[in-house]
Formats: sequence, structure tokens, C-alpha cells
Amino acid sequence: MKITSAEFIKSAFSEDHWPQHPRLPEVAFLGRSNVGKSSVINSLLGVRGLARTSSTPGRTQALNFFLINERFRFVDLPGYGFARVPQEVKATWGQMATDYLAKRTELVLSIHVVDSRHEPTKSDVQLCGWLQHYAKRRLTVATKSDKLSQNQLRKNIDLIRGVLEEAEVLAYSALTGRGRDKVWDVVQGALTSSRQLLL
Ligand SMILES: Nc1nc2c(ncn2[C@@H]2O[C@H](COP(=O)(O)OP(=O)(O)OP(=O)(O)O)[C@@H](O)[C@H]2O)c(=O)[nH]1
Ligand SMILES: [Mg+2]
Repeated sequence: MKITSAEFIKSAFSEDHWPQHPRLPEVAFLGRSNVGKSSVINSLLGVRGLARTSSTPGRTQALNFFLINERFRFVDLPGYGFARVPQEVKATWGQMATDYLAKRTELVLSIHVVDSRHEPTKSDVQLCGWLQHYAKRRLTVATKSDKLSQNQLRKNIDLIRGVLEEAEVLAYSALTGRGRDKVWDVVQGALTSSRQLLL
């Protein structure tokens, strides 16, 4: 897809702050804290620093909305499973993210970002179960693949597929752009089939 414009719209901490007009399809990025969600967004868009990234886990605290090509939105969700975040913040995360996943009719695709180097955690399995339960479109992306050999990557992708019980897991790297075109194909497919839904 050709990106003609990409801009940050707003951060939202609750439902009444989600963008309302116009109604546009949204693609959400979910996953563990520090896994590389914001980096996936920036690399897909080819814009450095649009979604804030950091080596400190917990960088993204709210739901961050980005408007792309004035036609659809990307939503960067806060990461889960960061131990040092206080209990009440953890509870708020759960509420914010689960509210969004359960209620947002504009959501057409959830991109679950996992670390290609590690076995998925309990939280990953839980999120995946959630997404399967809601029966909306989803895609699992295993990022940071540049840190692995081809052989190790293949083994890990198989492991991740097994643990998450997902037929397809795409190898990705924000550093090299690996997997970028494939992810865009899936995004494009979701946007195309959502057209009627939102009219
Ligand atoms: N080598 C490599 N490093 C990456 C890749 N993607 C992200 N990183 C690094 O991983 C760290 C975390 O990336 P972020 O994109 O901020 O992760 P996040 O999931 O948005 O983190 P939170 O918002 O804190 O949940 C940063 O230091 C990135 O530079 C990748 O594909 N390859
Ligand atoms: Mg982030």
C-alpha cells in the first residue's frame, strides 16, 4: 500500500475519548510490553518515530490513534505483562484494552505482536484466546526476527504456532522490513472486506 499520509490523532484513556467522526476502520496492535508494537507500526508506515518507541517497557500507556491516508486508523495499545507497573495501572490496562476489543465496531483487524525469540507467555495465550473468542480478524506477527538465524527462526515460528494454536504466524522485523508486504496484504484484505460493514 502506498502511504500518502500518516498522523498521530490522539491518546485515549477511556471510551469517551475514542475518535468518533468520521467512522473509519481500525487496525489494532497488541502484545506484551516492549515486544516491539510501536516499532511494527513505524516500520509499516515507513515513518520513524511516529509511534513512540523505547527500550523502557511500558512506554505506550494509553490507546494511541493514528490516521492513515485519511481512510483508516492504526491503534497502538499499551503492552501487558510488565511486572513493575503498579497493580492499579495493570487493572486499567486490562479494562482499556478489553473494552476496546469488545466494543469497538470499527475494529477490523487485531495484530498480535509476539517476540520471535521467545515462547509465548500465559498473557499471550490469554490474549489469543480472547481474539479467537471475539471471532474478529486477527494476525500474529513474530517480530525481532533479525535477532535469529533462519534455522532458529523456523523452529521458533513452529513453536509459537503450536502454543497459540494459530495456523499462521508471520516472521517480522522492524529493522530489516521483513514481513512488511505480507502484513500489508492482510491489512488491505481486512480494509476491503470492512467497507460494507461501516457504510
Ligand atoms: N532488533 C530489533 N529490535 C527491535 C525490533 N522492534 C523493536 N525493537 C526494539 O525493541 C524495543 C521496544 O520496541 P517498542 O516498539 O517501543 O515496543 P512496544 O511493544 O511498543 O513497547 P511498549 O509500548 O513499552 O509496550 C526498542 O528498543 C526497539 O528499538 C526489531 O524488529 N528488531
Ligand atoms: Mg509502544
